[in-house]
Amino acid sequence: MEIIPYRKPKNDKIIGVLVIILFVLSTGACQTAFAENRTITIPSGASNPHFETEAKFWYSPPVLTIHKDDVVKWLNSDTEIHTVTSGKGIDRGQLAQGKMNGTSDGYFDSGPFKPGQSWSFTFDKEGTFYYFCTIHPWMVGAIVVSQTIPDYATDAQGNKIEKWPVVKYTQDKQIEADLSWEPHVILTGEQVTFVFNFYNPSTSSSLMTSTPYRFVIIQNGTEIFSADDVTQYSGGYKYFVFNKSGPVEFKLENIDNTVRSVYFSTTVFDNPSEIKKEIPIIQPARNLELSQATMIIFVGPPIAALAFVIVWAKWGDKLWKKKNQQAEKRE
Ligand SMILES: [Cu+2]
Repeated sequence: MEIIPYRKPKNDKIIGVLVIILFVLSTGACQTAFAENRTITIPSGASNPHFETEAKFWYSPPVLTIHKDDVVKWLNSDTEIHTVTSGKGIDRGQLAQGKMNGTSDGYFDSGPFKPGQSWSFTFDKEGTFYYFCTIHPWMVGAIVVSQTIPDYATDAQGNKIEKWPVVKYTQDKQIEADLSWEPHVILTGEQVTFVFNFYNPSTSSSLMTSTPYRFVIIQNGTEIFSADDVTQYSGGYKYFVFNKSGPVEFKLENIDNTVRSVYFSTTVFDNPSEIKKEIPIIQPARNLELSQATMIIFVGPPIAALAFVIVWAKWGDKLWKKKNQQAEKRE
């Protein structure tokens, strides 16, 4: 008999690299929980509502996404007095009609502040907040205060889920169900994969049979998914995409066609990239794209018509003559 000498598995290095990659990925996905200071500049020329202003935006950046308790400072780098007032300013259409008043909603108001001065506000609630300048109401901007998304999953009560998979037992303790979901922190619009396995707790062995079960998802008290299935080997998996944020429950019920069930819970968060998509585009101070579009709409058709007339005058005339000549020949 041949004796196989022990060799250190070569996989060690690969596993090491994988662990490092996973670590980098997981820390990269984390969001800082500390309050930040952010600055918005009111650029030179912002008070000019016309396209030829040197300012690219009235408030720069025009849409700023922050977290709750972040401090935003507006710095007046223009040569005129401005305000930062929450509410709705006016758009170019209203400006053209001579409307010169925005509508403040009372959440925040800097009052007038001079060139070189700044004004700060701490955002203590989540949501999207529009603002404008009461002196120049076409100056508009928006602050998006996104939810602080933890870098760990919690149950619906907000307790951190420390161990994966989450282990639950049926009421009669006859079946152990291990469930995990990936990603652990669930965001709206992102696919979640649920993986689960059934075990016999007394023997710690898998239930290697085709066990019937029903997988149910309940969100905000409403059943949003239900599927009857049978385990393959000892478990199964399901994919799901949540459209709404809020607490959710996952139930594995009717296990083995009995009343046995287990339930798990967590919280779904609003996807920051989806929130951003909902914000209407804040018009830039200088809108070259718009003026180019205007060129195409208003200047394009007359040029096309003129070109047609020229072509017709040149070729149409020749065609006409040719036709006449042919007619003459026939005569
Ligand atoms: Cu202003």
